[in-house]
Formats: sequence, structure tokens, C-alpha cells
Amino acid sequence: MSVYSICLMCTVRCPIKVEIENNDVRLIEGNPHAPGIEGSICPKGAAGVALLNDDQRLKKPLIRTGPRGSGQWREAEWDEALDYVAVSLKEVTEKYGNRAVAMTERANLNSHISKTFMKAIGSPNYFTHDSCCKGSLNTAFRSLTGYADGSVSVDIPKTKHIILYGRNYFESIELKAVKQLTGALDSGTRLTYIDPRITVTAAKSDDYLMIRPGTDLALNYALMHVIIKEGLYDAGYVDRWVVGFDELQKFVVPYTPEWAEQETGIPARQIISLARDAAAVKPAVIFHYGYRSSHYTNEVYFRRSMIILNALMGSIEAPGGIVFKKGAAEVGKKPLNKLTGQELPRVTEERCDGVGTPRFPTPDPAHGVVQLLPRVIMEQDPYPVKALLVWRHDPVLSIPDYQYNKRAFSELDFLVTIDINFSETAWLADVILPESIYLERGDSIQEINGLKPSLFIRNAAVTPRHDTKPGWEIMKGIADRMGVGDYFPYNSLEELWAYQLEGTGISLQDFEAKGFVTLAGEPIYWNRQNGIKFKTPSGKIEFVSSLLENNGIPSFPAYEPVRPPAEGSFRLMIGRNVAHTHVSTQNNPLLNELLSENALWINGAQAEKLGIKNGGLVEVESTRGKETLRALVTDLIHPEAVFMLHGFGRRVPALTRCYNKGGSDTALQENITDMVGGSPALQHVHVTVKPVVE
Ligand SMILES: Nc1nc2c(c(=O)[nH]1)N[C@H]1C(S)=C(S)[C@@H](COP(=O)(O)OP(=O)(O)OC[C@H]3O[C@@H](n4cnc5c(=O)[nH]c(N)nc54)[C@H](O)[C@@H]3O)O[C@H]1N2
Ligand SMILES: Nc1nc2c(c(=O)[nH]1)N[C@H]1C(S)=C(S)[C@@H](COP(=O)(O)OP(=O)(O)OC[C@H]3O[C@@H](n4cnc5c(=O)[nH]c(N)nc54)[C@H](O)[C@@H]3O)O[C@H]1N2
Ligand code: SF4
Ligand SMILES: [Mo]
Repeated sequence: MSVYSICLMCTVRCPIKVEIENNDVRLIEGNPHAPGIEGSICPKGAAGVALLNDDQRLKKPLIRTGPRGSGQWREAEWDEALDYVAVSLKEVTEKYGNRAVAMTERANLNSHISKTFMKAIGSPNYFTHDSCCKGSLNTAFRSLTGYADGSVSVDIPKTKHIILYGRNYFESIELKAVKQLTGALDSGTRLTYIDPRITVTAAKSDDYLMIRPGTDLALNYALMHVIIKEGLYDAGYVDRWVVGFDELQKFVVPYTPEWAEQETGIPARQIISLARDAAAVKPAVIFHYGYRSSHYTNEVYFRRSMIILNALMGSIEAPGGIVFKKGAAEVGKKPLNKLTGQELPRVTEERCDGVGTPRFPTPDPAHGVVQLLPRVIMEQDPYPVKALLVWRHDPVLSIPDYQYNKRAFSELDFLVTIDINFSETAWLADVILPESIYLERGDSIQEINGLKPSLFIRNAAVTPRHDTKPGWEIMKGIADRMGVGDYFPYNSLEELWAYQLEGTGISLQDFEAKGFVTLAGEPIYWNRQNGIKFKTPSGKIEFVSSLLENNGIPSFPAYEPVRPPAEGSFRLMIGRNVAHTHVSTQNNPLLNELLSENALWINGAQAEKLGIKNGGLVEVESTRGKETLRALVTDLIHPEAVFMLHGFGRRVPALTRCYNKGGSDTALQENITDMVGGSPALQHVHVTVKPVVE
């Protein structure tokens, strides 16, 4: 028998088909009917079976019995655990007010439930992981188009030239995009890849530029300089859809390719030819705005520069360019109902991170800036936050500066996590509520907006192996006990689905044949003459941005280099790899076998100077900590930087397969934020490296 569902080994959520026999999973493959997937699965997706059978995952509610982080727990029944959570949260609200309870989660299909919960209990402090992933990109898009980055996508199949700045598609994958890009490359699409490190994506590119780390903004200003000086832009489009072109034109005059060559290390002639090559195929060209966009303190301006380059090419809302995602309403259909659509209590208090207030006006209040939370907790500034509910997120490890985070979270009166594993955050918690894994549960129906909007459904493939529950049920259990259960009008998954589908004209049966429902037959592009619905005050792309300028923030501040590493130190770059998801999979039995520890990439000449041997142990030190891992000596990395994969060097002893394997980037990073965009500058930190005598 097979069940259509949605993968959750990472957050990309590919449609899958699960083969089951006697309530056991035989095989997980991509949903063969899903456009762009056609049966494919990535290594992590296939390793879902190993997660299901992992004996080190959470199996029953746990209540802490020893000091935080001691690993002393007792098992509890659900009723006791949920009662304890509700009573403890109420204690905090009674003592410190509703705003003293915060919640953070990895944005997911059930986020409408979490947001409703926070409104129902009257706290403004709902956070997602978003700022740590792509907060500055979100702000950049809103500043230019009025839309968050989640409302845009790239039209890879139709593009003629795609330029990637460290968007390492072939290792940090989204399955559908990887397949689309592979297909496009096979049919002649040009790929330019820019990264201080030669990645798998670099190896597949037509042109690779080894840029000096942190200088992409200089490159982009020079590209704009050439494009404007040589008249390579789409004048009709710019005239129709852009405000602030004259200001840009004046601004980029000093940023010549020769100037950028000094800054970036990329020869001026290559910069000029990139500008010309891209313009030659406009508007079917993509200057890809990136995915993880939390690198440096000027991140928002770098992300804006990429979007501006697309606007100059006329490629925003062009086939083969950047396109706006279309939803059910675009095709005259009713979108799914969300719990947040109800009449909910209005929360008027300011957020504890200051987002949405004059203190921090530009990041997206829908997500908050979660990396500010540890300091808020520690310093009780602007007010005490004393309880934290964490769902499907590991903030201790996903916010820079591990030691500080641990200390801050230990200050909380009450910490509860809903997870499937012992995360570093769970390890400090008062209560751990174990969620059934995605193969054991259904979730809220997924609305996928895009050129062809559609709905996908996660069905349970097997029954839960242990005493776990789906998160939507856990949240309702807490809400009921806090007296706000009426905002959650469901008692079962079927009732939740019925609530979502009511009035849409779509029924559960419609999902049966293929696991999804398509809402549009043909891709929807808006009319480029008069139909692009920019949501800025001017209705156009605002190079000079009202979001920024109205808050006293310049749209075009003079270029300032990011702080270069001092002699003898390196910039610490980070990234992902095809075998693992962030901090989730390092202990997965199969994936751990595939890659059990990370290594420190270091340039050959630098390694020689320091007496570092390939495969030898090295100590990496920053202002925040020291980590020991093996060196990978290679000329595939710029001499100014070293690189490590995120998510290793784990400290939870219960995860025996990944415990203490490799080094932790989080423990080395400084918690510094791009105060316009909202992302942490994860690569601001500099490190020294020395060999360890073995
Ligand atoms: N230092 C540092 N910080 C980073 C990054 C970095 O490279 N370095 N990368 C940033 C980026 S791009 C992102 S997107 C974020 C990601 O940050 P996180 O969202 O924290 O990371 P994940 O590994 O996706 O998942 C976090 C937790 O979700 C749990 N989980 C997985 N599946 C389920 C489930 O079905 N139910 C429940 N309840 N829990 C589940 C996992 O066990 C894990 O503990 O981190 C950001 N922060
Ligand atoms: N396998 C796998 N795939 C994933 C994920 C996962 O955890 N595992 N997570 C998903 C998520 S949430 C995200 S956010 C995306 C992230 O996808 P990407 O945005 O592609 O991010 P990273 O893996 O962080 O890769 C960052 C690359 O940027 C390069 N880089 C570092 N500094 C600079 C610089 O100054 N300039 C330039 N041009 N490049 C630089 C690094 O060398 C690295 O190769 O991946 C998604 N896909
Ligand atoms: S990219 Fe891989 S792990 Fe992520 S959802 Fe798709 S199949 Fe699952
Ligand atoms: Mo991310």
C-alpha cells in the first residue's frame, strides 16, 4: 500500500509517496505525480525510515528532575505534562504579565496554530527562525517591492542565465529547483557562480568567480555602474516600474569595475563581461537573491543590490526571471481558512525585540528577530521574558553564540520544547513534549503559491511508534488547559482539515488520487505593461524605499567594507551539505554514517604557514569559544577564509552518534545583527587556527 504525504526531513517539504507494509515503511520516494519532483528524493528524504526507527529519538513526555542540562528526567503521562506546562505558563503571566511568555518555532504548516495561541494568551512575542535564515532578504524585498521574500520565486526552467552568489543549489538543496536547474543547464542555460569556495555548484557552472569573502556588494555596485553607463538596462521597464533610478545612477558613478577589482579580487574585465552577458539575454536572467542571507552586517544592502539588478534587467515578473507567487485568490478561488482568520484578541504591547517599533522599525514583525531573544532574557530589557515555548526549533544552536544562549535560556523560569529529538534547547528544558514524526502524523493542509498554485496534504503513513502526539494536538491541549481552547475549533485532524477546506469547494477526496490539488492549469504571469501588483506605496519598485527612508534609513549608504580579518586570522564561513539538515539530522543512523563530522576547510598556502596537515586536528578560536576538528587542506577556498559545515560539535550526550563529533560554528560566532535587515551576521566572526599535537 502507498500513502501520499509531504517530507519533513528538511523544511523544503517535497511531496512524497511512502510504501508501507504491516504498518512499517518499506520505501520513501518522491511523489511521481508532483510536477518537478517526478519520483525523486534526496538522501535525507530517503533516511526518513532511519528516523522512524531511531531508538534515540523522544518517546514519551519528559519532566526535568536535575539541574538544567544534567540530563536527569522522569517520564510523565501526557495529562500530567500538559497540566504542568499550562500551570507554569500561567504562573509566569500572573507574575510578569502576558508578554513574559514568548514562543519560537521553525515556521511550518501549523504556524497558524502557534500564532493563534500567542494572540489568545495575549503575548506579542511570537518568533520564527526566519531572521536567522533570511531576515535581511525579507526586509530587502519589502523595501523594494512591498512583498516579503516568501512571495517571490525564480523561474528557473525559462531562464537563459542564472547568477548565484553562494546559493549553493547542488548541496544546499531544494529538490525541485535542483532538478529544474539541471534541466535548464542541459538545455543551454548559462550558470555564473560566485563564492569564495569551490562548491559542487561551482563545479557545474560555466563561469566561476572566487570572490573575496564579504565583498559581493562591491561587485554588484560595479555591475550596476557598467549596466547604467553602457545603457544595458531595460529602459522601458525601468521607466514604467521603477522609482529612484536617477538616485541610483548618481550613486553608482564612483563604483567602477576597477575599484571593485581591488575590493573583490575579480578582474574588472570579468565584471564588465558579466554585465554584458547578463544584459544580452534580459529579461530571462536571474541575479539570484540567495537563500540563507545571514552573512554580514550590511546584508540588507547586498540583498537589495541583487533585486535591483533584476529590476534593471526588467526580469521581475518576466518568464525566466523573478516571479511573484500566485495564490488561490488569483484564480478566483477561496484560499484555505486559517485559525488566524478568526476574531482574535488584539495584542497592543510592544514586542520584546523592538521589531515594529521605532527602535527597530524595518524587520518583519510577523517573524521577529529571534537572535535578540537571549539578550532580552538575560538583561530583562525592555522587560522580563520568563517563559519560552519552543516548537520545532533549536534556538540554542541556531542563534549565534552557543555559550551565551545556554546561559540565557537557563535564566528562564520555564522552558518547554516540542521536538522529536533531544535538541540542545530541549536538553535545558523543564518539560519536553515529544512530537510524532512526519511519517506518523498528518498536519494542516499546505497551500503552495507559485506560478501554478496548489494544495498538498501530509497524511500519516504509519501509526506512532511511541507515546508521542502531533503538534497541533499538543498545542490544543495546552490551550484548553489555559482556558483559550475555543480558538482551536477541532478535536481531530479531520476536523482541522474540514475547518481549512470549508467554503473552498475542495474536499479531502480531491487529494486521494495524487496527494495534491492543482488550482491553475497554466502558469500565471502578471501583465508587464500594466498588471504587476507591487505593494509599495508608489505601486512600483522603490529603489529609493519608503520603508527605509520613512524610518530615517538611507536607501543608498556609501559602500563600507565588512571588517577584514587581521593578519593571522580568518573569516569563518559556514554552509550546508547534501547529507544533513541544519541541526536536525546529525544523529540520524543513516545520515550519520554518510557524514559523521565536519572538517575545517583551509587554504593550502595558509595551512603550510601554520604547519597544518590535511586530516590533522586543529583548534579554531574566536572571541566566543574554541572548537577542535580536523583540517581539510585545499586550494578550493579563498585564503582569507576558513569554512565549516553548520550543525556539528554537538553537546547532548544522549545523541551518542553525533556527540562531540566535529566542531560547532554556533559556539564560535558572535551574535551581531544587521540592524536594518534583521539577520544575524553569522560570518562577521574572525578566528585563529592552530594545529593540535596529537
Ligand atoms: N550558527 C548558525 N545558525 C544558523 C544557521 C547556521 O548556518 N549557523 N543557519 C540558519 C538557517 S538557514 C536556518 S533555516 C535555521 C534553522 O534552525 P532550526 O529550525 O533550529 O534548525 P532545524 O535543524 O531545521 O530544526 C530544529 C529542530 O526541529 C526539530 N524537528 C525536526 N522535525 C520535527 C518535527 O516534525 N516536529 C518537531 N516538533 N520538531 C522537529 C529538530 O529535531 C531540531 O531540534 O538556523 C539558522 N541558524
Ligand atoms: N541539504 C540541505 N539543503 C538545504 C538545507 C539543509 O539544511 N540541508 N537548508 C535549506 C535552508 S533553510 C537554506 S536557508 C538553504 C541555504 O542555502 P544556501 O543559501 O545555498 O546556503 P549555505 O549552505 O549556507 O551556503 C552558503 C555558501 O555561501 C558561500 N559564501 C560564504 N561567504 C560568502 C560570500 O561572502 N560571498 C559569496 N558569494 N558566497 C559566500 C559559502 O562558501 C557557501 O558555499 O538551504 C536549504 N537546503
Ligand atoms: S529536499 Fe530532501 S529532505 Fe528536504 S523535503 Fe525534499 S526530499 Fe525531504
Ligand atoms: Mo534557512
